[in-house]
Amino acid sequence: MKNIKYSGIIFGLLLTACGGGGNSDNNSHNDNQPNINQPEQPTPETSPPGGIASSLIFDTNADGFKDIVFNPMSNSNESFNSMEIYLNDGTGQFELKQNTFEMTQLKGQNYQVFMATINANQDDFIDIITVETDPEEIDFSMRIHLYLANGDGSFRDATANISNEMYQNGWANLSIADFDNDGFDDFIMGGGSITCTFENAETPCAAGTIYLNNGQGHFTPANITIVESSNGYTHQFSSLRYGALSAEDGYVYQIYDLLAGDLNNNGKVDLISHIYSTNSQVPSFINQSTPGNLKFEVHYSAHFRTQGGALLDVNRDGFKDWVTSASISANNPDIASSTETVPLHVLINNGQGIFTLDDSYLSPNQRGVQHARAWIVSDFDNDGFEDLLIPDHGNDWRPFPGFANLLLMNRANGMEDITYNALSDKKTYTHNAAVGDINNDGYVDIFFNNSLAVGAGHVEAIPETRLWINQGGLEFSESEQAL
Ligand SMILES: [Ca+2]
Ligand SMILES: [Ca+2]
Ligand SMILES: [Ca+2]
Ligand SMILES: [Ca+2]
Repeated sequence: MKNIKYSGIIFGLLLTACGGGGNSDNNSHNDNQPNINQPEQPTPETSPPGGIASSLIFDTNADGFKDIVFNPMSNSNESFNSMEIYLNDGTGQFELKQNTFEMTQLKGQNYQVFMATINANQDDFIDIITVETDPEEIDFSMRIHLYLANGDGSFRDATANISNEMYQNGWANLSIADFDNDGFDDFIMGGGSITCTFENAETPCAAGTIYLNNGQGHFTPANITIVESSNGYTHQFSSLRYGALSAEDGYVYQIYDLLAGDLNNNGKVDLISHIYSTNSQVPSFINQSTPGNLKFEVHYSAHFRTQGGALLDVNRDGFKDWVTSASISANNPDIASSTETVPLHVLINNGQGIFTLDDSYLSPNQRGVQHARAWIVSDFDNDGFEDLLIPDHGNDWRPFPGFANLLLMNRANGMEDITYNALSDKKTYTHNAAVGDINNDGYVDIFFNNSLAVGAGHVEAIPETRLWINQGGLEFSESEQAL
C-alpha cells in the first residue's frame, strides 16, 4: 500500500495489525519514505499494473465466464485509479476492459481498498460495493461506493443511494449480509474507527454501523438494539456496542473490527468482534432481528486477543469455528526482514457462539503468519469442507519484505498446510486475493493481488504470477497470461 501519513500516528495505538480484519487495511508506513508504488517510468497500458489494491472474481457480463474486477494502485501518471476488468473470453484468456465503471472520485488519488459483491437492487445482475480511500490526504477521507451492474459488463455509480457514505476514517471494510432478515442484502462497516474510543458509549463510532437496504438498493444506517446477556439490560445504539450497557455498571465498549457469520445455524447472520481491551471478554452478537428492526443479544467467550481471522467449521460438527492470529507490523529494520511470525489459533464454537481455544486442530509445527492481509474461506478441493487461504503481505514497513501465503486444507484431524507444494514458498507482497472458478472446471482458482513493483519500493518482496489455476485442489499452476 501507499504511504498513509496518519496511520502510524493514529492507528498505531489502536491496532497492531492491518491483517486483523477479514478485509481490513491498516497501513503502517513511514512518513519520510517515498511512495512505494510509484513506477519510475510510465507503464504501457497492456502491462499488468505494478500493484493491485483489491479484486473480485465473478461474471460481469452474463456470458457464463467469470471475469476479474480489480483496482490498480500504480498506474503510471494517472491521478485517479479507475476500476478495471479482465474480461474472460472463455478460452482461459483475458482481455483488459477499461472505462467500464462510471466513477465519481472522492478526490486526488484514490484506491478501492475494499471490494465486495452485493445484490443491491434485486435485478439479475451482481453489483459491487467498495470502500475508497485517499491515501495521500491527511483528512482521513474515505467513502463507501455502490456500483450497479448494467448486465453487459459495465457499471453505473449509485453511490448517492447510500446515506452517510463519507467518513473521516481513512479506510474501512464491509461485511455483506441480510442482517434484518427481510430478504435484502445489507452491510456493516468494520475497521473504520479513528473516532472510536472503545470505552465511551457517547462517542460516535463508524465501525459497527449497519446499513439497511430498503429493497430497492438504497442503504441507510439503522439503530441497533443490544441486549446484554449478563444482566438483561437493553439499549439502543447507532452502531454495535457491548459491555454492561450502563455507565454505573462499567464500560460500554465500541467495536473496532468484526466478522459476520451464522454462529448458531438458525439462518440469521451473527457477528463477533475482535477486542482491543485487555479486560474485555470476546463478544458474540446473536441475531434476533426482524425486518426493519435490528436486535442482537451479546454473549461472551473468555478473553482472547484476536485481530482478524475467518469463520469456518474446523472440527466438522456443523458450526463455524474461528481461525485467527495476531500480526507483526514493526518499523524496525532488524525485524522488518526477519522470519519472525505470530502463531495461528483455533477457537471452537459450542454451537451458540461461545468460543474455546483449541489449537490441537493445527499441526504442532504449524507455520505462523507475519501479517495476514485477508482470510478467504472456500472449498478448494471440493470435498465438502471449507478450506482457508491467508494472503500474507508480510511486515507492513519498508523494505516490505513480503511473506509466503498460507493455504490450509480442512482435514478430518485439523488444518493441513499445503502451501509450498500447492502454490509456492516465495515471499510475495500479496495485498489480498480473489477466488473463483475462471475456467469452469469446477475448481476454485486464485487471483493474488501480488505486487510486481520491484525496484519501486518493494525492494525485497518477490514478484510472482497473480493468477493460479486449481488443478484439483492439491496443486495450482501459474497462468500463462501475465495479468
Ligand atoms: Ca436486509
Ligand atoms: Ca465447528
Ligand atoms: Ca475442502
Ligand atoms: Ca478452475
